Parts: sequence; C-alpha cells; structure tokens
Amino acid sequence: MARSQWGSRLGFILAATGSAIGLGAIWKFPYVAATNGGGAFLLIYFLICLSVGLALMLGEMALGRAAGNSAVGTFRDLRGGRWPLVGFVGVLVCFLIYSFYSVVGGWTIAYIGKSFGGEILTSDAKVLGNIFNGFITDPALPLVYHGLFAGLTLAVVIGGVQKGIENLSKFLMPALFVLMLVLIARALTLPGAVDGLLYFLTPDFSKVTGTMLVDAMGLAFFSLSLGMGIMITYGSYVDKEANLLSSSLWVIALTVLTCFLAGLMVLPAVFAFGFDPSAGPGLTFITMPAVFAQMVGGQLFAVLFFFLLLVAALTSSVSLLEVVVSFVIDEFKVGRKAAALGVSLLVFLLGIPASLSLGIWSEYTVFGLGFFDLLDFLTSKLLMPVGEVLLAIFVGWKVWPVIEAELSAGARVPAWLRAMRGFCRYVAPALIAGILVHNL
Ligand code: LEU
Repeated sequence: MARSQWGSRLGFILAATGSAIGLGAIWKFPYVAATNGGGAFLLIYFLICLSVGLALMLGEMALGRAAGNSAVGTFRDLRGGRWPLVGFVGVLVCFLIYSFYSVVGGWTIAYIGKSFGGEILTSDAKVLGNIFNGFITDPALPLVYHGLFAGLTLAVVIGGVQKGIENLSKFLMPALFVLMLVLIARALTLPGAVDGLLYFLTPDFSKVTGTMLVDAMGLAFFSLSLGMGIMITYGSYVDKEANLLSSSLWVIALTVLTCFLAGLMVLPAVFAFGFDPSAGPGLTFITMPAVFAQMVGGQLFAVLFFFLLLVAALTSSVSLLEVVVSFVIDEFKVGRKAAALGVSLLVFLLGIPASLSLGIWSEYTVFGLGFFDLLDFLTSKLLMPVGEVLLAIFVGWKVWPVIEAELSAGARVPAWLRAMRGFCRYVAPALIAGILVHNL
C-alpha cells in the first residue's frame, strides 16, 4: 500500500501547526505562565522554542521523511539496534498523554453546552469556580464527554491523513486566530486589565528558578508536539521537495504566537476581575466566561470560543492517535479502522481513572500525585525529556549525514545546518539532561 501523503505543502504546515496548537497553548500556557511569574517565563519559553525546539523539530521531520515510516520503524530503518526503543517511548508518550488530553478535550465540549445554557455567563469568581470544580469532580459526566471527544478524534483519524486531518486544520485554525484577537480586544479594555498586561509582559528575573526552567522546557516540548514521534510521523507523509526549515519555522512561530495571544487573552482578565492567577488548570475555564459576561453577544462568543478550543484540541489529539495508529498499522499489519478503534478503546479506559482522580478517587495517590497528575508528570517531565535527549544524540551523532541530506536538499551545507549539528550533539542533550536530573 502506498504511504499517504499530504495534499499540499500548506496542508502539511497546517496539520503540523494543528498538532502543535491545542490545549497546550490555550489551556496550559496561561496558567503555567501565571504560576511562574509571567514575563520572565514568557521570554524563556520563547528562547527554548526557538533553539532546542527548532533543532528537535527539524530533526524529527527530517528523520520521518528520510525513512518514510512511523516512529518506531524510522529508528529501525535508519539505524536498528536498540534505537527503535526511542520511537517506542514516543508512541507510549502519545498513548499516555492522549488519555488525559481527551479528558480535558471533553471539558471543552461540556463548556460548549454550558455556554448554550448560559449558566457560566457571570463574572463571579466563586460561582465560576464552583461550576468548574463541580463539573470536573463529578464521577460520571466528564467521562461521557471524554468518550465523546475520543469518538470525534477516532472519526477524524479513520477518515485518513489527507481528508480528515488536513481539512479540519485548513479552515478552523484561522478562525481561531480571529476570535482570539476579538477576545483580546475585549479583555484589554476591561478596567484594571493593565496590571495583568504588565505582569505578563514585564520580565522579573528574580522569578527564574530551576522549577521555572523545567516548566518552560516541558511546556515548550508539549506545545510543539516534540519528543513523542508526532513530527516524525507527520514528516513521513511529506514529499521530498518540501522545505523543512521553513515549515518548522512556520509551525514554531504560529504556536509561540498562539501562546502569546492566549496569555494576552487570559491574564489581563484575571487581574481585571481580581481572580487568583495561580488557580491552576481551571484558569482558562474560569476566566474566559467572566470576559464573555462583559461582552455584547457574550453567549455567542462563549459558544464560538469553546467550539474553536475543541477544534484546536481535536487537531492535536488526532496527531496523538495518529502516531499510535500508524505504529500499530506498520508493525502489526492491521487495517486503519481496526487499529484506530482498538487504540481509542484503550485510551478511553485509561482516561477513566485520570478523570476520577480529580474527584472521587482523589485520595489515591502515587508519590503524592493523583492519577491525572501522575500521567502528566510521567510524560512531560520524565519520558519526553528522556526521548528528547536520545533523539538529539541520534540526530547529532548517529545519522547526521541522512539529516544533512534531507535538510540541505543536495545544495552546499549551509552554516545554520552546521550549527544545528553541534547543537544536537552537545547543547541539547546537556540542557535537557540537566532538566531531567532536576526533575528527579
Ligand atoms: N501540542 C499539543 C498541544 O499543545 C499537545 C500534544 C501532546 C499533541 O495541545
């Protein structure tokens, strides 16, 4: 069977951007930035994305295109030995992340319903907090929405690479940008918003700590979909003429821009309403309704916002499922439909304890973490960094000629490419390993 291909180069960039931009940028970034002191975090996050992030993204895309195989197969084709294990770590990370990602994806569907009902259209922090906590701690409802979200993701992945993923990204990602700009305009004109703006934009370097660096690095990789085989898999569907450097730069620029816009949308409003910036995972879900409550046609904006957030989450969850599915298809010679169904079912089951750990199972902890937080810790702080160190070593030391051939397209090796080799050989592994050690 011929390997699927993206319909166009723009389609590839949009799909990769669709994978990158999701709950990470819009849900995670504002609350992680807020708890890490704002401005300095923003700057460090940018720097990481543009350095280590760029090198790894280029590396992943080049590997995938060179091998034309899924995450595990790529390492096997290019080198063999124990290296396919790195691909396997990626597949595992996608599988684990997908289980709790789908739970949060379900929240966005529930909030579309709550916007229609109008119950969230208030600026009262207490009411909004109660609605959010009441919902996520409910033993049954979030599971229904988790199932719905996983079902939607499944439908797109069964539709296949080009039709399903590409079409979804092409129309709705631009719509999300426009809506965010409108919401920012409203948020910034709220009385008291300036304090939030200053908090977000003024770097206070006394806030830079080991924990902040770890958070920034974890979020950078999470939001750029790196270290889990996604860009390898997506790269394997790219034609040989596509310019991977400009594609990567586009993906990174758009993702970083979305994080920035999400911060502008959420943080000034947090300050304007006197909410607690360290509210954690509920921040976007609690703050944005308060903004809608202050808008003419707020209910419509609320529905639109949560719908587009759902789409952003879907284009990301699709990439998570796609990595696992293409691994199963390539390794076990199973059909796409059967593979997607089987994986979705497993993911749904794993998401159940994740969701319940926020409510009735909250007293069950491992290392002091509930199951939801444990999955997040295991993936973002442990497995992803391990995968990334190995990936950087693989790219810089083991298969560099292949990467160079992919990226220079036969022309003379440009200076940036030589810099990238040094970066992958020495800087990236040292940096990421340092962070890993700090985590442990
Ligand atoms: N990059 C995605 C996001 O920020 C997450 C990834 C795990 C698919 O939502």
